[in-house]
Amino acid sequence: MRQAGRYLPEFQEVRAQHDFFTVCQTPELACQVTLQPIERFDLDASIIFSDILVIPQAMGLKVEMAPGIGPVLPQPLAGPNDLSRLVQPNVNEALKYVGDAITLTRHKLNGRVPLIGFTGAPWTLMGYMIQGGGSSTMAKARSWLYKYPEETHKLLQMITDVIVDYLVMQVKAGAQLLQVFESNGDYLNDALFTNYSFKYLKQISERVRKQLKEANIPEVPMIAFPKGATMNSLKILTMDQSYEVIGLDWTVDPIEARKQLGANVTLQGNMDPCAMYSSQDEIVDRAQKMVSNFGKTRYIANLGHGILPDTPISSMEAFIKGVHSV
Ligand code: 1CP
Repeated sequence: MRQAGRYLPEFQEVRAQHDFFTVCQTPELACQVTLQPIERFDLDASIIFSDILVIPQAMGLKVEMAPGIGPVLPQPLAGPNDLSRLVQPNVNEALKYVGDAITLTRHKLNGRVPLIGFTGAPWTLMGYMIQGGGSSTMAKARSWLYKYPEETHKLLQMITDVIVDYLVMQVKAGAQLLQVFESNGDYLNDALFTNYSFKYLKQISERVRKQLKEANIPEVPMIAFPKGATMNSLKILTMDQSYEVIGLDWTVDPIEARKQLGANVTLQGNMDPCAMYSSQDEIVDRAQKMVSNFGKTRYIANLGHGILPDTPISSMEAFIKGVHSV
């Protein structure tokens, strides 16, 4: 989950010396910070250090990481005419640094835990490309869906094409699972989710699996994290079976999710990142309840969104202890 490293002093030390995207683009540094939580905690998987915004960057948009704010795109897409500013990159060149970081990290992990590769989903990336950063309403991006439906599909398709190559490259480089972050799922009702999110999530899964098959490379499980999706949208995605794993945000009730989504899908989630500020005993207790409520099979324990930067390290230890003690 986003910002896994932010609350760690050893991550802050690296960040004090290097700009965010320099860490992403330098395989030795990206590998180093990917391994930091693995070396400190008893975790069961690692996620490659990068960011979802490396795709808009590869497509020609400038992205900066503003301290205390997050990603900023100073020249966002103002309207459909701006699509001409985008390039369709050769992913194996433009994002080679991510593949190199993955390969190096797989070697350094030496089988200790699996390595997850990831990408932002098309609608989520489109949101950042139009808003110029995070937004509490996504109003500009959402207006596109009504004002420019045709151009929206054109943009989403352009992004999808990059994502497919990007994910295939990550598996070739050594990623053992792939997670697709639809973090802006909050802003879509069921009709918009179906037309502008699910359509492309499905296409991504199908094309990635097909390309891997053609290259004689074994498929890897895929996780979709449609943050804020309604239960109906979650059902649409689950029934389709394009993704082996559905990530749930912290607003979804575990028992209800199992009931509605069935026992045949793997669920991932979903402790509220803010619950990490309660006492250690309470965190252990909440983590145990979470695991019991989801059930111990077909389940990946996680937070329900990115960890907050000032989360106490002792909270993370309590969370892991709780999860492993069920
Ligand atoms: O957990 C990890 O450290 C692994 C690497 C990782 C991942 C998986 C980072 C590093 N970012 C992400 C994914 C990511 N990035 C998502 C999808 C997951 C989610 O919904 O949280 C999103 C939406 C982003 C965009 C992003 N990057 C934001 C959110 C901005 C907003 O308000 O919408 C922020 C704050 C970042 C910065 C970032 N990315 C990663 C780190 C460690 C940080 C902190 C910045 C820093 O160190 O300066």
